[in-house]
Amino acid sequence: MSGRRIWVAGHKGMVGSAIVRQLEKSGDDVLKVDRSIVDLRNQIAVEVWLKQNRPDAILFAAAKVGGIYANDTFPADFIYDNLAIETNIIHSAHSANVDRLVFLGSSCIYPKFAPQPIREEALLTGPLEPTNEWYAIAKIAGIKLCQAYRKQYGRRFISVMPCNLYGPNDNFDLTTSHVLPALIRKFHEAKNQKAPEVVIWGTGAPLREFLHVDDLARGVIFCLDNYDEDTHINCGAGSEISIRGLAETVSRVVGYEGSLVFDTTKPDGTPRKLMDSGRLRAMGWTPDISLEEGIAGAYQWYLANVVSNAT
Ligand code: GFB
Repeated sequence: MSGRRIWVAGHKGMVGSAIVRQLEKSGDDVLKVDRSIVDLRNQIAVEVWLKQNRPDAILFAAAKVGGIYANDTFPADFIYDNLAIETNIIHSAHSANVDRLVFLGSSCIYPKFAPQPIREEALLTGPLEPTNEWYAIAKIAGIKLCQAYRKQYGRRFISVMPCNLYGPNDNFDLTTSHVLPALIRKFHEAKNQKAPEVVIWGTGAPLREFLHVDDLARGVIFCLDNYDEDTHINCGAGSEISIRGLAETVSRVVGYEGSLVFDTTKPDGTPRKLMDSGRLRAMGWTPDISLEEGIAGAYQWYLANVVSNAT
């Protein structure tokens, strides 16, 4: 279906920009609004903008996100910003009579020791991973907001849970980024400086599931078109890799020949969070981009957009 007016909230971020690239191929009319015009934490600003623009649907990619260090260090920012953005957009969507909304969560909403692969039903069955519980609580609240507006008002609001993501427009700042962009940067700089070793945080043992953001964007639009249920739905790659294995892969892609050192004073975070995405796969979505191919593309993006701008 095309010709819809769809607001991509958070269109400049890694996820939002991937969704915009995907939607622009389909003939949908993509609405965007910059932070300088509407601060999504400002209830009145969001409500006024939505009532003036009344999209047919909202793809909710706006969030305060970051890696393990940022989550653990700035808990107030992660819980406040995300709760504010969620309550403002979801409530205002209802007030402005927007019937369709796709909220995006994260695999870190599940209990730290959830049975693997994690099924949707595992939500709220055990304690969260402490390094990101603030963000996780806010994301769980987002899922519950969607369910509440469905239950009370019949709104067709749904939630999609991605695993760890990477791709173009990622954040390469070493203190706030996720592991994959951090490793691309660390190995690239070590190669150029001929450094003998690269420091990896933690033990290298945790397992993570990585999905290219373009595969997620297709999944989100697929859900907009095909999924309309109360339960949130997982959207993951279906395979996992250890942080050590990831570091070896990034090192190979970048062409770094030194050694890896593990800084065990840094947290590992959750040991494992592989999701069961069988529900979405059974409906017809599958990821297309292998991890090695995706990392090679992300490295090229980094060289063309971050390194070249810095020189
Ligand atoms: O990607 P990451 O920050 O997030 O870290 P999480 C994943 C693993 O990589 C952890 C290790 O075990 C880190 O200790 N790691 C190794 C590194 N070297 C580095 C490095 O240089 N930088 C970073 N950042 N990590 C986040 C959550 O958890 O994932 C969020 O905090 C969200 O809430 C997001 O869910 C997807 O997977 O641990």
